[in-house]
Amino acid sequence: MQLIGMLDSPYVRRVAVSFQLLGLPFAHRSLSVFRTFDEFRRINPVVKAPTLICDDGEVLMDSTLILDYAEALASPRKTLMPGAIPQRQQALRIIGLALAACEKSVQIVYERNLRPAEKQHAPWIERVTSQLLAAYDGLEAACSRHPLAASGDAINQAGVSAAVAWQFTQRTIPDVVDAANYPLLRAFSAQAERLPAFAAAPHGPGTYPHPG
Ligand SMILES: N[C@@H](CCC(=O)N[C@@H](CS)C(=O)NCC(=O)O)C(=O)O
Repeated sequence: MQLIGMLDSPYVRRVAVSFQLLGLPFAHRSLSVFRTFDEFRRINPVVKAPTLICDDGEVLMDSTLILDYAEALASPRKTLMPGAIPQRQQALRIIGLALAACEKSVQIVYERNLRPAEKQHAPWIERVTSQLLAAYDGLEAACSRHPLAASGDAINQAGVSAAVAWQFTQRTIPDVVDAANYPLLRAFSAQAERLPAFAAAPHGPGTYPHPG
C-alpha cells in the first residue's frame, strides 16, 4: 500500500501513525496538494491528502475511511478502536473533537497562507477560532475525566487523533491556541510524540520512515 500526502497534514499523519500501530506495512510518498498538484492529480484527480493506493490499485481517500479499511485489514489481530460500548463512545467523542480541531486549524492555516491579507475576513476567522478553542476545551475536559493512554500497547485511535491534532495546531498556529491553557493535552502529546510510531512519522515535510 502507498500512502500519499505530506506529514504536515494531521490527516496524513494519523493514518501513518495508525498503520504502524496496526502492524500494516506501507510505503509513503510525501506529495504536496499544493506544490505538486499535477502529480497528485495523476494519482487522485480529487487531490485530497491522505490518499491511499491499495495493493490492488484501488484509490481511497479521507483519513477516517482509510482507517476504517486499515482496521478491517488488521482485524482480528489488532485494533485501535475499543470494543466495549462505553469506551467506544468515549473514543468516538474524542476523535470527533480532535478532527474538528484539525479542520478548524487547517481552515485558519489556509486563510493565513492562501488568501491575500486584504481579503481575510475577520468574522470568519473569529468564528473558526471559537470553534477551534471549543474543540480543545472539550478535549482537555475529556482528558481530565478519562486520561488518554500514551503507551505503545495501550494508545488507541482517540489518543492518536488527539496527539496528532495537538501537534499540528502547535506547529502551525501556536498563537491561536495557548498551550498553557491545556496542560493535560500538552503532557499527553509529549508522551505520545516519543512513541516509535510517532517518531517515525514526525510532523513536517519528511518521508516515513523518518531516519531519526
Ligand atoms: N476529512 C478529510 C480532510 C482531508 C484534508 O482536508 N486534507 C487536506 C490536507 S491537510 C487537503 O487535502 N487539502 C487540499 C484540498 O482540500 O484541496 C480527512 O480526514 O482526510
